Amino acid sequence: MKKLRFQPGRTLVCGILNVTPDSFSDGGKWPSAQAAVARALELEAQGADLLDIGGESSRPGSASVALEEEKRRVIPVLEALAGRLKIPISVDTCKPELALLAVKAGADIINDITGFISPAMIEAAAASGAGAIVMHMQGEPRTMQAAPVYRDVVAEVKAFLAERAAALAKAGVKDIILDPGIGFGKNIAHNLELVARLAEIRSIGCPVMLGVSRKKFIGALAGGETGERLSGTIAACVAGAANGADIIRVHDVLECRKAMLVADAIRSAGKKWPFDGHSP
Ligand code: 8Y4
Repeated sequence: MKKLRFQPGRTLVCGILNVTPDSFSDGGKWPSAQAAVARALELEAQGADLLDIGGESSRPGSASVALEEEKRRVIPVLEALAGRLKIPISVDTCKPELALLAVKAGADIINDITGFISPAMIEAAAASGAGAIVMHMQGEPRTMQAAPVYRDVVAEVKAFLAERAAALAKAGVKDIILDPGIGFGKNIAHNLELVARLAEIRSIGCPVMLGVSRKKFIGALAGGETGERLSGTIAACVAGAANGADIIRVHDVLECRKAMLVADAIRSAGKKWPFDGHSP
């Protein structure tokens, strides 16, 4: 089982590997297993620290995919990648059967956008020895963007993630990563507040993943269709890293890796002794 290599002051980059024919971005670009393998190797060469492979499009408004179809999309890619990557792979699924098959085929981490609310998903992580990425979502993908309501979005997301992390830890899951689920049952103000107050999510004590890449709130603020949102994506990733994100989940690995090299170097320079240029 490959592990993520966290280092103090270094923001990790998770590259998105879509194997859905209908993905909102990069859709249908990598239809076959062979093309997905080539893309995975490219993302690793571009500096990805983790790859997230998903066969069920979870964009707002999308319908769910049958287990057999999800298997057909994901498992051959994992099998073809076995032994060819140095970095770990997470599998984006909320189906326990698929999660178990994926870990057998070489996945190291289970990324569940429903936050392991299903006991069978907790059991899949515990039994397989895989890590877990726990994401917060209000509602379900088909309807979640209708009119999301919170009293305090950060407090509610934090309470959910802390409770799920405790349940996973109790079941014996070791490597737990928390994710506020940007865009999943949240309006623009909710998304911005979650990035701005990410330190409160980080204070639970687990590493935090942030997924802002090409999302709708970036288009709403800066304009552009999904393929034209790189500048806004980088701005949100830099802000997220400054506020405690340990991993950013992105489509554009090369560009975001370079942005993190600069952002991380600046943050680390600000932390070096002597503080503020004065002697103690
Ligand atoms: C708006 C536009 C809203 C696109 C959602 C999307 C995340 C994730 C996705 C995330 C984790 C996407 C599978 C792709 N987003 N997993 N998955 N965190 N852990 N959807 O933010 O960008 S779906």
